[in-house]
Amino acid sequence: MNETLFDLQRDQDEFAELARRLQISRREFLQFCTAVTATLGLPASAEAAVAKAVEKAKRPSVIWLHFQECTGCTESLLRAEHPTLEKLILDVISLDYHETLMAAAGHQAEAARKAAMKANKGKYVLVVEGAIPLKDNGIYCKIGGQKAIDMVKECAADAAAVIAIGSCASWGGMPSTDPNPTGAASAAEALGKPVVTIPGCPPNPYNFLAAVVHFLTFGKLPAVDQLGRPKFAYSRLVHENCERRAHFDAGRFAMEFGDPGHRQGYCLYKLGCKGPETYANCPTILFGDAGPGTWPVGCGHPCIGCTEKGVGFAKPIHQLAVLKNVVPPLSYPRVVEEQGGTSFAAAAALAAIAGAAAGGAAMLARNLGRSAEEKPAEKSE
Ligand code: FSX
Ligand code: SF4
Ligand code: F3S
Repeated sequence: MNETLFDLQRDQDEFAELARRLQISRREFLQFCTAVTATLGLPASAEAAVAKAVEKAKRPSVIWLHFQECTGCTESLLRAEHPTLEKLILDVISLDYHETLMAAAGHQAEAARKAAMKANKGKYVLVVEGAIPLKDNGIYCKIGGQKAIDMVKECAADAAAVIAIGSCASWGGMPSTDPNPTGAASAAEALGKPVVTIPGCPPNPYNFLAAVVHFLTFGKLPAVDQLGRPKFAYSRLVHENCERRAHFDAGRFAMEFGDPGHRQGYCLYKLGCKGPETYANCPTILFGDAGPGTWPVGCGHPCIGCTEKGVGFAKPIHQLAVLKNVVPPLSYPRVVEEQGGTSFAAAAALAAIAGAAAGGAAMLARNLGRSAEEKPAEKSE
C-alpha cells in the first residue's frame, strides 16, 4: 500500500463518519476504491485520490429523468446483491429528483425538480434514462403534462454534464426497434449535442458509478469514444475478454441450447453470440456484484449486443455476428462437417486469404490438431 493510502488509513476520524454513513468497514471501502480505480483503467497510484474524492468531495446534485424505458437501469443500480453498491451510489451523489425513488408525487415532485435545478444551476449532473419520442411533435411521452423532449431540453440547459444511462437513452434501445412507431431517439439526438453514454440493457452499474467517481476525482467526466461511451468501459469487444474465447479459437462451438457443446461451456458464436461485434466490459467486471459467471455468456446465453447500436434489438438473436477484429472462422475447421480433408498447405492458404499472419497459420495448425483430437460439439439428436 502506498504512503498516501497509509495516511488515509490513519485518518480514523474522517473515515469513521463515512463508515457510519455507508455501514461498511475500512477494508470494504478500500476494496471498493481499488475496484473503481481498476475499472477506470487508472494506475494503482490513483487509488488515494479516488478514496479521498469519494470520502470528502461535495456530492454533486443529480437530476434523473425517466422516459421510454423499463426502469431496468435504475433497478440494476439498486438491486445489486452486495448491499454496499447502492449505498455508495446514493452516497456519492445527491439524488435530488428521481421519479422511481422520490417520495414526492405530482406537482410536489415537479416543484422539487425545479427547486433543485435553481439551487444548483450550472452545477448539477443530468442523468437521462429512456428514449425520447420525437415523432408527431413528441406527443408519445409526457410527465406532469410536459413532453419528454421539452423536459430534457429544459433540464439540460443548465446542467454541468449530461449522462445518458442505458441503451434507450444512449441510442434509442428497445423502444426504437423497427418500425419505431414513436420515433424513439437518444438523448444526444433529442438535445442535438453529444452526451456521455453508458449503454447496456441494463447498463452495468459499476460503469455508471466509475464515471461519477471520475467526475468527483478529476472534476470532469471520463474520456469517451465517438459514440460518447467512456473508453475505460467500451474500448474492448466482449469477445476479447470472454472466458469462452479459447473454445472459439479452437473451433469448439455449441450448436444448440443444451447440446453437449453447450453443456461443456463451448463458444456460443454459432448460437448467435454478438460478442465479436459488441463493445462492453461485461466479461471483466460482471454484473450485480454477485460473483463469478454473472454475465450473459457466463450464464450460457449468447450476448445479444445490448450495448451496441445496430446490433441489440436490431439483429435477430441467432444471426451470426460480424467478426470485427479477429481471424474469420473460415480459417478454422468447420465443426459440423467432416474434418481431416484439409491439408496444412490448404489451411495455411485459407489463413493467408483471411489476412492471418504467419504466426496465425502456425496457431491454425495447432488448432486444427486440437479440434480433431477433441471431437467437436455435435448436434443433439
Ligand atoms: Fe430498461 Fe433503462 Fe433497457 Fe432501456 O435500461 S434495462 S429498456 S436500456 O432505459 O430501463
Ligand atoms: Fe465468447 Fe461469444 Fe466470442 Fe464465443 S463468440 S468467445 S461466446 S463472446
Ligand atoms: Fe449486453 Fe452482451 Fe454484455 S448482451 S450485458 S453487451 S454480454
